[in-house]
Amino acid sequence: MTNPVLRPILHHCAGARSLRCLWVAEETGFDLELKLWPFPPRFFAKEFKDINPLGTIPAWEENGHVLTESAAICQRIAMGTPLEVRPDEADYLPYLNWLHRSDATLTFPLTIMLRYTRMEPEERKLPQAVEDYKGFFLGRAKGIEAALDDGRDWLVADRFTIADICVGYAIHLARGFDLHQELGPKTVAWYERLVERDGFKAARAREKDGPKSAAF
Ligand SMILES: N[C@@H](CCC(=O)N[C@@H](CS)C(=O)NCC(=O)O)C(=O)O
Repeated sequence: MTNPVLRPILHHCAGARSLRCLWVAEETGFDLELKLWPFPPRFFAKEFKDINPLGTIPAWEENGHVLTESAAICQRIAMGTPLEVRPDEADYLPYLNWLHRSDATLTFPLTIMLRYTRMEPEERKLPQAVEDYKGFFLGRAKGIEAALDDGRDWLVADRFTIADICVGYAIHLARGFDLHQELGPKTVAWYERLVERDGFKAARAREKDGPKSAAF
């Protein structure tokens, strides 16, 4: 528990997973305070650990609590808006699964690639790990193509939700490795719909005021 705050604070690094949260805030008009940090803060801004002892981004401060999971923060921001799927809706269970899958299953292999291509010094780069985790990611991303079958525009509930934002961020990250060229056509078309949204563009514009990073 930290000091109570009235207006929630989102701690963000340009291009990092916290973009999910900023994007949801822009889509829903949520009033938050944005704090931009250099990436990775554990290296460039050690005082960030006073806010989030894990040293990871995002962090969300609200009412004396600190949340550190991007998908959970998206759920918090989307509460009471059409961007969440409610428990009484038919697609609630697949919605929950996509939210968790977005980070644990889809973003995780990409971060191994990120680390061993862009973040480690030359002598610690690991091409074998990069290749292996690329295979992991591409295999796992096939589920997105399947979910968009039968002419569906969005992953669940026949509307744009935070499941699209959370999973869409993983595809956004994959683009940085040119992996999107190896994704299915429905996945690519869905991603293009996502990045054309005003909310995505507004989030990208808002993060530009912060420090740039070599990672994203
Ligand atoms: N599961 C967490 C993961 C958070 C995380 O690992 N964030 C990355 C940024 S994308 C980070 O802070 N990495 C820097 C580090 O580990 O020092 C989430 O979804 O927010």
